[in-house]
Amino acid sequence: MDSVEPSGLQPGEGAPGCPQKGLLQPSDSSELVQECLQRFKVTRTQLQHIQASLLDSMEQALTGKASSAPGVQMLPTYVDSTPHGNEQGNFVVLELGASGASLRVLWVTLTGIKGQRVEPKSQEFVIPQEVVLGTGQQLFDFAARCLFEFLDAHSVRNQGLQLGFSFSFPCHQTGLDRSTLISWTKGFRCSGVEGQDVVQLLRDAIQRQGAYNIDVVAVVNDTVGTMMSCEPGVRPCEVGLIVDTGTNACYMEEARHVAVLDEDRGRTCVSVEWGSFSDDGALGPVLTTFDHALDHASLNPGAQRFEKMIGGLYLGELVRLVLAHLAEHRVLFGGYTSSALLSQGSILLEHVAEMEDPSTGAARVHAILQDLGLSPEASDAELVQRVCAAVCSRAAQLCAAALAAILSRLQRSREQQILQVAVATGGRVLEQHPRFYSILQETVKLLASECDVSFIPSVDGGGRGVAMVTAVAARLAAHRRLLEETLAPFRLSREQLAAVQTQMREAMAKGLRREASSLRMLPTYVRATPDGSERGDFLALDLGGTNFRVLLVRVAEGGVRIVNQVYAIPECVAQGSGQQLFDHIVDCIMDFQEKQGLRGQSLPLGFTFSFPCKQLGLDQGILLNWTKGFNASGCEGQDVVYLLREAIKRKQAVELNVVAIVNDTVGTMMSCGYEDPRCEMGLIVGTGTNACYMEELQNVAGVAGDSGHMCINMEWGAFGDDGSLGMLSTCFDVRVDQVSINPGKQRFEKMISGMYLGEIVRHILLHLTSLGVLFQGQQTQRLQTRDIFKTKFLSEIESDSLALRQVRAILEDLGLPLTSDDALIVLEVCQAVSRRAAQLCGAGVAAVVEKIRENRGLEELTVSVGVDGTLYKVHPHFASLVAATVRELAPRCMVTFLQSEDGSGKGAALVTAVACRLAQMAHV
Ligand code: 0WK
Ligand code: BGC
Ligand code: BGC
Repeated sequence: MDSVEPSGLQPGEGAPGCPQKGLLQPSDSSELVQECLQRFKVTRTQLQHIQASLLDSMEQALTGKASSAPGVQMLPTYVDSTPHGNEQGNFVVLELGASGASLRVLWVTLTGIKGQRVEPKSQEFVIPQEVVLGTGQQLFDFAARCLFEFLDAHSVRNQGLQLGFSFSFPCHQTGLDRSTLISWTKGFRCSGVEGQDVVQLLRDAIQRQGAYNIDVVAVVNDTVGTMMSCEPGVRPCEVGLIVDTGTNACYMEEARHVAVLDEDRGRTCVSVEWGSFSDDGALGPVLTTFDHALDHASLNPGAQRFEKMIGGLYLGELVRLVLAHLAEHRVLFGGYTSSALLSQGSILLEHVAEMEDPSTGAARVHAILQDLGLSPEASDAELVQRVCAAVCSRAAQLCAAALAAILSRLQRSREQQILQVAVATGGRVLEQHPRFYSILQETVKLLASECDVSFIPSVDGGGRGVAMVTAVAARLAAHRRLLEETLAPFRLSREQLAAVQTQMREAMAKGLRREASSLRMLPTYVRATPDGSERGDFLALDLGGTNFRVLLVRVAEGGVRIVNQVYAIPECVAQGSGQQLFDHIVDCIMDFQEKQGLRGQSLPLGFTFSFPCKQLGLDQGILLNWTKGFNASGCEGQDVVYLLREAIKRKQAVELNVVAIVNDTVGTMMSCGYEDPRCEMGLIVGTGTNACYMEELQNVAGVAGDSGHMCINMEWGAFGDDGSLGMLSTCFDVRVDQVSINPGKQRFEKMISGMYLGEIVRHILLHLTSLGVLFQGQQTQRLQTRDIFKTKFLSEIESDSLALRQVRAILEDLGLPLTSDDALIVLEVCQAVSRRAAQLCGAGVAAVVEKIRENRGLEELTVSVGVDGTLYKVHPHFASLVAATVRELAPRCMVTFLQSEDGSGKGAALVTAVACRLAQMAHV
């Protein structure tokens, strides 16, 4: 292939010492011809250089890092798999831009049965030049009219038509049906389209024309359509190559290598857009003056330089420029040039292909040149064919170098020594030009010898491939609709949240008046928050959350010091007998005392008991009902302080003096109140959920006194147990409630707290799997297992720092066979469930702070809320969503949320300390 270096004669310049001006001497003319044709010779080294430089440009673009030299674009197409062969349905396909100023409409039927093909119906429409260069609206209205003309002509019934839009220009895609045009190529230059979403422009045009209701579900680059139209055969077709008016290729890249996609598994199709490749270093040496002249006169000078050396829109023009050059230098047509020969675009691709045809070429040359107003000699005709061959061979070789770059990329990203791959090809240059294809294949073999490549000409120009992608997009769109329908009830409006706030206020008022209400509004006998004068050592118990803790709390001048130990409450104890449970509690206390060297010391004990208790005093609390998976027998209706004391007696742990029993919300409020005296509300969002706040004593029926305050344990977990939340309850909430150990109870809690969110998500995932939206409809044993989807997974999956791949890792550990789309859907389900929980919780807090503000007749209230609970603390967005909802629903309250550091054990100790201080004052 190596050829001699060119001699460098300039246009119109004769060889030095040439005797007479005008006709060149035979030796000179052949030299000029030789020199001219030589310019189109590309050496193997140059091709390898182009291959290497294009590969660099591809890998640079994949990293998303901008590069100085205009290079290839590597645009994601959101096509993540080659055809499965089971795609089925009838689809309309609109092809725009694949082959010059024409568009094609097809009706494609996919049978879903491998090898069973239905011939697509199609119709081509020529796009008038004034439309190609007009406004975007003109172009898309023209496309819509052609569409309707085709549908009328083929009497397609107007229902649920799904359309795949093959749009063969460089686009930034952000989804299968969202694509923004980067820049026009190939002679198109409609205004008002670059930077716009071309799917929306087509939808608007279809709307404007109005005759048919067509859903545009996918936009596809023509290279992708060509690749996807390949029948799944022995070798996967993983490259799509187009050489028509323009040229481009796509291929299946490892998703993890496409930086913009944040994906790590599977493959995704990337449109290379190699037409814009123009690395001076690599292309400079092969670009000729004819290329520069062509580019200069083109609609987009400086752009698509590589395409202008290969694409069918330009091959004829290059030939024309060379012929005009040779004619002007009197080595062709006797130096005669016609206006047609000098007119841009007068020689078309078809002309070049015909003139090169080995059998009919010579005759065609004469006919074509005569049409151009020329009367060629035989030698002229032979030289014209040599020019065509030079221009087209170079084009085929350059195309091969680019394709070889893709093959090297595939080899590299697949870490394969020998790459076996099939390349689907399409486009009139490949289909019509007699030698382009063979030169391409030979040169690829030369440049990518370690690749075993088979070329598969596309049979219908990619129409079927576009329909395949449309089928996938239609399936995904249907899944999206089903997902939206499933999650819609979880998307609460401001009105719905305000209604929850109002209902909670009404239930609070009724509960305080001891009328029937789902909010028991239990007096806690805590009348004051700490004032900082508390002192002493206290034992504290913290039962009811994720962990049971025994604490030693020292309240001193310098603050509070805590030593604590976590003990497990086995399910069999939590759901055994009350005696067992309280004996277990005392065992833990005695173990703690042992370890802390407290045996024999009688310390006042504060008991955080996080269940609904009707308190008759600070140290008397009748358990109303268990919640959160506890169900120890013989406790409900009992005074739990008494039960504890009985257990202490049984265990002869005489030194224990139970002074106070507090709810964890109260303990949390007190614990935070010790740091911030404005803290007048306690909130727990953990295994369960609940809130307490300082209410005006005068508003608390059944408790003596009408001045001062008392902390009220709202037990808001039970809000809605009277059915008042029915309008918000979804079938998934009902399912979770039905299988819980306390059906019909704690309905508000079951929509918010950690014990239940994972189960709600699991039921939604089961539902979506049954609809085929998830896991390809495969129900897995694992997902049918209760409590397998822990609420902590929501916090992990929704964390911003987690890429989709980690979401998938969590789910794979659950043994769920999932795709990246599945992981995205699971993420959305988690977000919808946790968002609703946080908003409902926010509506509850808004109700309480507004109550406090109105209690005090204040225009504005500044208040702090002490918060604890794993869900609130660990979930990445829960706290901010609660705060945002409170700001929305209680704008006249400045609410600060204080995360309790030491839990409510400290609070229980402080309540005990206050009780001890008040008791001492009473004895003074
Ligand atoms: C820590 C508190 C405890 C409360 C728990 C709630 O010290 O009283 O019950 O938070 O959160 P959970 O452990 O249920 O997530
Ligand atoms: C466009 C590509 C297209 C190619 C072949 C180029 O001009 O930029 O998107 O694939 O032509 O039609
Ligand atoms: C209990 C409350 C407790 C809350 C948070 C609920 O199930 O009924 O008493 O405050 O959980 O732990």
